[in-house]
Amino acid sequence: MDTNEEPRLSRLAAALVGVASVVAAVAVGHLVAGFVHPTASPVIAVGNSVRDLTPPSVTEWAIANLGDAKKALVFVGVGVALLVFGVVAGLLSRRRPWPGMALAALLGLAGLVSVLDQPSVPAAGVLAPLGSLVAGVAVFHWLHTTASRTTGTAPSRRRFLFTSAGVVVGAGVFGAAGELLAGRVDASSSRAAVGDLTPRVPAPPIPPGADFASVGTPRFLTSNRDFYRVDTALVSVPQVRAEDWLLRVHGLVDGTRTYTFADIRDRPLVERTITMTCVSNEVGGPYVSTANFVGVPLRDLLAEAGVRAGADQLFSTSVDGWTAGTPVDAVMDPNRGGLLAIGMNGEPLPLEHGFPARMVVPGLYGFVSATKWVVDMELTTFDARESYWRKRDWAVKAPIKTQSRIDVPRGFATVPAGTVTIAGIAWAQTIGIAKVEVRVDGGPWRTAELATEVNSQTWRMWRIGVDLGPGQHKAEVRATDRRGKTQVADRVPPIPDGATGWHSTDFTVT
Ligand SMILES: Nc1nc2c(c(=O)[nH]1)N[C@H]1C(S)=C(S)[C@@H](COP(=O)(O)O)O[C@H]1N2
Ligand SMILES: [Mo]
Repeated sequence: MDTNEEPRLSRLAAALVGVASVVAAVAVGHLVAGFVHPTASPVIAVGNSVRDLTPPSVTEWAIANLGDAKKALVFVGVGVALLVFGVVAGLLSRRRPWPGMALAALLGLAGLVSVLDQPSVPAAGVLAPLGSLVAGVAVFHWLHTTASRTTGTAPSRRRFLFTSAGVVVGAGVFGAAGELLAGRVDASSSRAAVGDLTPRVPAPPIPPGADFASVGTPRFLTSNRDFYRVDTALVSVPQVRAEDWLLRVHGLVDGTRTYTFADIRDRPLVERTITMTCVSNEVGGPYVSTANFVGVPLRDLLAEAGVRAGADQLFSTSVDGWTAGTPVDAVMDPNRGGLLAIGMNGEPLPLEHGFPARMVVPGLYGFVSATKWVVDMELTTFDARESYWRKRDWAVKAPIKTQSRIDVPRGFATVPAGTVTIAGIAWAQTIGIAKVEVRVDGGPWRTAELATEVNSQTWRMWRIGVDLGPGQHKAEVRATDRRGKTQVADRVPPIPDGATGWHSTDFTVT
């Protein structure tokens, strides 16, 4: 028996008090957020903070390798951490409730800090973490008192168990209600209601000879489904309804401008065929895709605001607080034709690709040019503001490097002897591809056949037939752009401003 005057909770009861309190805190916060704004939910905010505080190398790895598992991983991680926190809070409070209540308050404060750190949360959003804080402290106190009264008798112990179970079930109901309420901000139905975005100036049709899809290169236009996706929205894709969206253009301008979605879609829309590329693409990697983007020229919007002398950076911010810094020169260059895009391949932008609006600037890697869910454009200088990846040691300016990739034969494929078709893609946005060469087993470079060029902002397909006998072979590719620059052999990694080196593939001829 315990010799102290105060009753002491069993370890199990103490842990249960802690866990049930944490669960109640999370659920109440989620419910309140459902009423106020989905991003105010402390769990979602904490998930996003974890992402922002994670070392960039880990985030980059997760973005590149985990796909949809990222979200589950963040949730499981945060969930396990919360449960451990609850257990510890309970175990530290076997005699008195105060340590656990203090820890519950601390957890609430952490939620508050995270929520305040989310740029898209309205002021009333602080109610959600405050709700968590109050619920966590109050439930801890209540359950602790209930547990302390169960001085070992079976009926009272059962009462404590029922109460705790009731708290957990109630939390489930609250959390689910929060989820339902959050669903009111339904970007999917808003997207469905946008309807046709018919460009005043459509992109020229893609000529039939623009790809060699029949021999295994990608189709010229990537479908929205297959378009590569890279972003930091690990926890949830931002849900912005077109009717709520506002874009502010401000900073070093003659006059601040604000645009609604209707303002944008009512303008004469243009359509442009553009190949986007991610700086984190390894040589031979998949982060390159092409679409018909519909929107308004960014330079027109900036011209309306009146860019002041000295502004060299267009600093754009997404609704979830991601930022990019684009050279003003590039944005104002009429030959480049950067867009504020609202459509992609004949549809409104998919939610994952930035609905309702994003930037697309040909010739620049996405991290310095392609802000999705964009809501703010500030004209400023590169000295004054640092964007998301620049703060994490990626480059300030990042023009896309000329690259080429072998798509067939795939690595380690087995192909029949005779004439082997080697084919793939090459890109040198804004300049254009002049030549692609292939060599096999270190032999002489041979010039490949190029597909019809669509425009200099897009990839170009190539193919070549090579007679090969049975055995192991290695094909290498290198592209030369219209300025006469040939890809260098030196392999450098993607960080800080894009990978270089020749792609190669090993295969067997039988
Ligand atoms: N809001 C936001 N926009 C973003 C990003 C992001 O993480 N958040 N990633 C950028 C990067 S690194 C790239 S390569 C492109 C990818 O666009 P996609 O996912 O539509 O292919 O979006 C850019 N825009
Ligand atoms: Mo990227």
